[in-house]
Amino acid sequence: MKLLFVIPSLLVSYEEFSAPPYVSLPLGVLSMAAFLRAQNWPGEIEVYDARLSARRSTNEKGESVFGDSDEEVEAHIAASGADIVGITNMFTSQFSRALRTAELAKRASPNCITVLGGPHVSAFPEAVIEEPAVDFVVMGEGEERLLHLLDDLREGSRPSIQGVLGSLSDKELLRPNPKVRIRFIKEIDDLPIPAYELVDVERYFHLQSHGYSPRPREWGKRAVTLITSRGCPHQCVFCSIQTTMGYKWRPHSVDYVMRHIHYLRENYGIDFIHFEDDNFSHDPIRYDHIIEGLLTLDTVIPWDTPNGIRGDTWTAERVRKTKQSGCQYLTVAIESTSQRVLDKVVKKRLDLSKVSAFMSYCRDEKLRLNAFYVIGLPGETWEEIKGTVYTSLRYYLKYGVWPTVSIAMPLPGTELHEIVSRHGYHNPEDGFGRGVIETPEFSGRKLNRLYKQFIILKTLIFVARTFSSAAEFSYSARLLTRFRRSVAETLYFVVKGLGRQTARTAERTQP
Ligand code: B12
Ligand code: SF4
Repeated sequence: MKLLFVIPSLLVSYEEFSAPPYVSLPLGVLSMAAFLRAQNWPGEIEVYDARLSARRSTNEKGESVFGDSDEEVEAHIAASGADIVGITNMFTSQFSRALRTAELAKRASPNCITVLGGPHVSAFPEAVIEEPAVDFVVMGEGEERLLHLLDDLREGSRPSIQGVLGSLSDKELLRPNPKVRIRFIKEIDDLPIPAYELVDVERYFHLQSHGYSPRPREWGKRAVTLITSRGCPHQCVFCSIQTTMGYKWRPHSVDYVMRHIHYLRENYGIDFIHFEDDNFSHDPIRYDHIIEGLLTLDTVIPWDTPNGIRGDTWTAERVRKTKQSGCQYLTVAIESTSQRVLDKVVKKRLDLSKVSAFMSYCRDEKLRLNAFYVIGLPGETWEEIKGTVYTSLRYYLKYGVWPTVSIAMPLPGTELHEIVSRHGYHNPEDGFGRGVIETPEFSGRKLNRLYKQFIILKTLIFVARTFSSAAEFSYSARLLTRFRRSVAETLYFVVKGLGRQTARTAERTQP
């Protein structure tokens, strides 16, 4: 039996100046592959990342595709001779590519079995399994469930695993028993280190250093992402992580994390780490031990936390050691500058009164700090929304904390999605980069206007800071070089937007 994992090519916007898409090692797939091998699953495993050719083409529907074309994907699957094609779908925005890949697999080899997994399909399993090209959907963590499914298929027995949906025949659908809770892996240290040897790691490093990096702020040439824990006990209204990883925070031990880092250093010469956990510093004591571990390395490995850490568990000493261990920047997920919104609307347990002390520790240690904020949630007042935007800019001025404000997006599988659907809070004019939610408190347009104001003010502060010292100047110059394509893309859209606006105004003022 042969299992082919496919990471589909990407749907991209293809404008002359468009920023390069993100490409990074497919950790979920490599973890499943390592697990199957460790459990002595007898079949052959191949990983095919259709993004790696980095070619751009237009498909039958006129969409721009990054990576192998549909014809190439079909040919690859046919040549692989796979019996099972496991397709990963990380983002909702890429679901159509995952589905297309399943259709191509069926075209390449009508008898193959297609299995889909990942965050989007975990949120909408019932809808996905209705798709004719999809045979099985694995919800949430894939390692154990996929092994069970493959064993059942090999033995010819009827698959019966909680968390797996399947079309057993044209008429019969396998659905999970809603009364039985889906099990998550208890001890994630039992999972082997991802099977990096199944992919061309050098190709990822090459693409990343040519702009296809998910994290352009890094200065490394051989950067990797590490996930040192799974799950999150918070219940932020806009977050979908629990559908894949559950509510219980399950950490790797410090020993496992350090073993993983040593492995990557020895085998792949890594020079930068992104800790992308959803909650890297959830347990401050474990965090301290990881920092101690990093401090024992013979050479410092620079690292960052691009995905947001807690903001209320910091001491000056913890920040000092963090910096000393090689940290280039931290990102703190603040979400709102109103405690009421945090408690009642976002539903995140964060003590705001401790956040500004954290900011001052970072400023004193010259450790760069970024912050995430979200605006436009049902239940927020207009004053609270403005408060978050302006306070984020005040923090930027006072502590140098780079603000990233996002307009809320109702992702599938979230409470926010459910609230927006229930109340019909959709902005009828929604579109890419615009507010998609509107409530009696704010309209999508009003939100977009505020957002534009925020971008202008943030840019002005950035320019002022750039000229405030030689160190800031060189940092900004490096940043702008790294983000040059994104900057060009933003300018392109601004000019295009202004053009469209002028045309609309001219139309409106026609006699
Ligand atoms: C790192 C990361 C990124 C990185 C890199 C991702 C990459 N590798 O290409 C970058 C920076 C690109 C990124 C960007 C974004 N991200 Co992100 N990201 C993550 C993060 C933190 C880790 C991903 C990871 O490696 N997980 C670890 C592995 C082990 O898990 P996994 O990949 O999910 O795989 C497991 C299961 O899903 C399942 N599985 C997966 N595939 C398959 C296939 C088969 C056949 C089977 C059986 C099972 C299976 O089994 C695997 C092993 O257990 C996740 C959150 C998380 N903790 O997972 C969010 C997450 C994937 N991101 C998310 C979002 C929303 C975004 C952004 C839209 C954010 C934004 N506003 O810009 C962008 C979208 C970019 C785009 N291209 O469109 C959401 C996706 C939700 C959704 N439905 O779309 C997540 C789930 C976070 C969340 N809190 O909701 N992200
Ligand atoms: S946004 Fe972060 S803290 Fe909130 S539930 Fe998601 S992972 Fe947890």
